[in-house]
Amino acid sequence: MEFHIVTLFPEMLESTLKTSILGRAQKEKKIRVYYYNIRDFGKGKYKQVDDLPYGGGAGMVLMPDPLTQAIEKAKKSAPARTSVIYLTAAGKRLKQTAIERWSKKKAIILICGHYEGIDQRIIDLFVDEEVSIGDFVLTGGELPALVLIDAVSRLLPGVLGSDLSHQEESFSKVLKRKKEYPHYTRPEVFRGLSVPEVLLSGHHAEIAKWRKEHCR
Ligand code: 4G1
Repeated sequence: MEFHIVTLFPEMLESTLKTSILGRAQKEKKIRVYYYNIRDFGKGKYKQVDDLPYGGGAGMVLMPDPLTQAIEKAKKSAPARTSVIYLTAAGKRLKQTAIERWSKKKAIILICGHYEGIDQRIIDLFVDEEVSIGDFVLTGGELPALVLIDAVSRLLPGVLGSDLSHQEESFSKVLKRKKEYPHYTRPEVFRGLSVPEVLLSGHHAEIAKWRKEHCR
């Protein structure tokens, strides 16, 4: 699957996505990530990308022209009719059902905002879906984009290795809003705290009962 990302800070995404499981997924061509730096289309000597908001108020707004050029470059590189997703606090809350839907696509285009956000006309002209990862204030849309890419990528064949059952189990858990039980690994005693006896017993029925009772 292809992720086409329009951003002012490609290096922020790149450094994270080259790490761990998603780094391996890129090497193995399970996912491909493409970056479109809005700054490349900035205006004048200082490559300006932000401007004052009409109507006044605090902060700056991403100018429509550099952003449009970056989005159009992404749309040219991506397959025809690729969905454009804008990460914004004003969007629909990110859910596993949408993650599953995107995981079936050949590609998606993600727009990361900065400052107070982007010119509304960019949303009107180019954006198919507005998505939020939660109700809080961030400095930009890059971390939300990483959250979305991580959640989508782990559903793709081969990304988590061959353990398909683990993938499905985790997914159904999320959908049913079934919460996790406490996990333990070695050593048996850590800083005076012991692993619950039943987990060492090998009694699978008893272990299942304990886990059910200790679901958070
Ligand atoms: C004004 C939080 C701005 C923030 C009013 C959760 C929304 C992206 C998220 C915004 C962001 C309203 C997110 C807004 C986010 C640049 C700074 C990015 C703010 C910025 C109602 C965009 N989940 N925020 N502006 O969201 O990107 O996804």
